[in-house]
Amino acid sequence: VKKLSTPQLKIIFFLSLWTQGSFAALHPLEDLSRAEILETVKILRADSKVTEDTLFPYILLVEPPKKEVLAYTPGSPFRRESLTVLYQRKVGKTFEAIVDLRTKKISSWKEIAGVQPSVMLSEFTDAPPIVKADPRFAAAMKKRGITNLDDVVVDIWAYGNPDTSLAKSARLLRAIAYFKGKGQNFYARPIDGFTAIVNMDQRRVEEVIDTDVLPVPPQSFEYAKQKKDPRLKPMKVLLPQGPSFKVRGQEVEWLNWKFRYSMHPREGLVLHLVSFKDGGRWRPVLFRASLSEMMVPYGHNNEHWTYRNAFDEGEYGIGRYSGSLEKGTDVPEHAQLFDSVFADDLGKPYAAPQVVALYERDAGLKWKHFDMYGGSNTSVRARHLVLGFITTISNYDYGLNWVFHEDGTLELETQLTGIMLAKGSSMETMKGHDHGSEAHPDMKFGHLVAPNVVAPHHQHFFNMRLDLDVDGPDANSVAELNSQSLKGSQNPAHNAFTMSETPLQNEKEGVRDLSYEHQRKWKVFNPLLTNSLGYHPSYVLLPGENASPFLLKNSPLLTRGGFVKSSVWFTAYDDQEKYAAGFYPNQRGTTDGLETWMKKNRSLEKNDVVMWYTFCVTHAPRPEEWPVMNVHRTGFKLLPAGFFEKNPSVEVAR
Ligand SMILES: [Cu+2]
Repeated sequence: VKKLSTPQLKIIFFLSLWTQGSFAALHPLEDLSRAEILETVKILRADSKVTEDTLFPYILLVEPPKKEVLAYTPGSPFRRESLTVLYQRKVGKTFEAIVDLRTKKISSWKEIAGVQPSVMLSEFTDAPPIVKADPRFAAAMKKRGITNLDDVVVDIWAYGNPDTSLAKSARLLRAIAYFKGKGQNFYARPIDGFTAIVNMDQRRVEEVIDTDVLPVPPQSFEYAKQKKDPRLKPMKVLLPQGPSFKVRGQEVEWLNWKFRYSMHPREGLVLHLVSFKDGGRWRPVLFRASLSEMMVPYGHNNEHWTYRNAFDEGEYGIGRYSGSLEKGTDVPEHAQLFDSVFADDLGKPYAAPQVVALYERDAGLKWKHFDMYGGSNTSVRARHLVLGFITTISNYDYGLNWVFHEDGTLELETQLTGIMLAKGSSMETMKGHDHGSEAHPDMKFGHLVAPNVVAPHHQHFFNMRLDLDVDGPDANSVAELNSQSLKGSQNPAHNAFTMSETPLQNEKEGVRDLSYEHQRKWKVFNPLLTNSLGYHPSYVLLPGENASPFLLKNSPLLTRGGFVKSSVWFTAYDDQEKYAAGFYPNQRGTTDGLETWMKKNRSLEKNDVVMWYTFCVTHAPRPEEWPVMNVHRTGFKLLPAGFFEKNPSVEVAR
């Protein structure tokens, strides 16, 4: 028998996969493939679960239970299931189906009563024509001197808090209008004082709220028109031998770090199985980390603004709204980009090219010491590994980067950019803003960024679900760290201060707020292990920019998005508890998520614990952020503390 060469064997292997119709997943956490999405819908159709008006808000991988993922070894069998959210439009019903992709059977089918799945991409194209076809829309535009409806862009919003019986029973969207004309940047020209409520089940406008006729801002601020600045000379980053990381499927290895990523239609980029190699041993740090929810409430009291409080993840879905990244601008020229596959609203798989970026970046000085007496200098340059993506939800663009540092620090960097949400206004100047009740009302709730353009105040809340597994999944505990000065005889010179550690023993104790006064931080540690210095290995949350919500206590938003009430929440691990405001916050008036789960008051001692961190950017707009907002970076760090016995990167030189 003639022996086949390796390339020939490879061809046969891939051909056999091809003829089977799928490249089988090689790891339990690998994203659903195109073939698996097709298979899911085929199985649902074969069982008559798909009606002609069915929409597919989500087709997701059901990640196997944590125990199974941790027990998995390459080559061993693992379960493969998908979760499909189906919406039957005409009857307004939502269903969840779990399909077992191994046995090719539906293993669970249930109706989820009283919920509205997130706003689907197709609704951004389906809703505007419904609005434009309504005579009340044309009449409202005419009142504002606009007769050519082709000049108008209709943008949609999630409905917000269900405040009427209709809003509790029908799938509704809000629609607002912008003047586009011949320009491109319609977000600069809001046609304010107008909101339409669209019934997406019945495909009709239910209500038009047409209050004040406000000037449409005259300028469109074409941000796309740029010219090269001749003073800027070329700058190149060279990697003559390629990157220092290795990628196998969705697994990445770089220096002492190893992790997996996935691209989740709802959460966007998810980090999995993060570990750090120490003395030849892979030490677990984190099982899963992702953005669990967002909330962006606007602070204007006008009725066209009080419903604007985007839950960008739960109401829309930041993974599916992510975009292809451009090398040299979105990410460095040398970035490696990875594709993803999502399902569209009809359940068809489609390629989402180049939505994930992986690259190393120069991170400035790592450390330095100049020996003052000996005169010698030792300094080392730092490098970071960045894994990121960018999502666009209407006017705003959000980037999220996981940044791996050489010393075991894991940083989350969010990037806020895009176009601020603008309100048309009769205001042309901020002069007189100190005139109290005589001042223009828009001055109280926002800032003028251009003539007739007011950008209302708002807050961007992010909640990150951080399932830390410090040196293992089962035995982690939580402590709060507070710094304070010592009292009385312990502090005769009035300079001494200490950092105390207070255990947080259960979920009720685990709901905590930041304190500037105490430089408060929190740590997750492994109490069963002690290093040579006597420390239990731990990771500490180092908060960055943050703020409390300016929502009044009885705001319905605190019912839907209770996660903004506190800076951190700690829960005992549960595979089903992933989203801080629950799976279905869209158009919901009840509480779900963190606030519900913490009532179980499970133990946080020697348990598998999850840290949920809420951080906030309070945005009082400036003219310098108009017409586009340069990236505002913020985030937090997870610092190893007693995880190592010395700086683990001190010996890594260039
Ligand atoms: Cu903002």
